[in-house]
Amino acid sequence: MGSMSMSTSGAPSSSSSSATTDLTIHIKNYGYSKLEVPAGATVTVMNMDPETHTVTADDKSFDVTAPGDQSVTFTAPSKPGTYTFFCKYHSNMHGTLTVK
Ligand SMILES: [Cu+2]
Repeated sequence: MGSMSMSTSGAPSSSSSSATTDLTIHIKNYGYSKLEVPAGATVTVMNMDPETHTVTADDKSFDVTAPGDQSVTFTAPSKPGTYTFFCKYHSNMHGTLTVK
């Protein structure tokens, strides 16, 4: 709809040196890897456990289910911040997604 894109074209020139393009949250042994992504990015969830897990934001900004040994994707929130999330099936599983 709107033309809200007023960012300058080209590569972002923030001071961070090694920009990674691997936007993947790995799930292994009932734990999440930490990830920092650009706002609105497509994030891959790679579940390396045989068990189904979910990536469910505490504030419901995102909510995906990753069946065992499968990868799914979701869209990161458009608002920068630190998003905590959990697994619906294993209440002891918690992770953090940083959006910048
Ligand atoms: Cu789980």
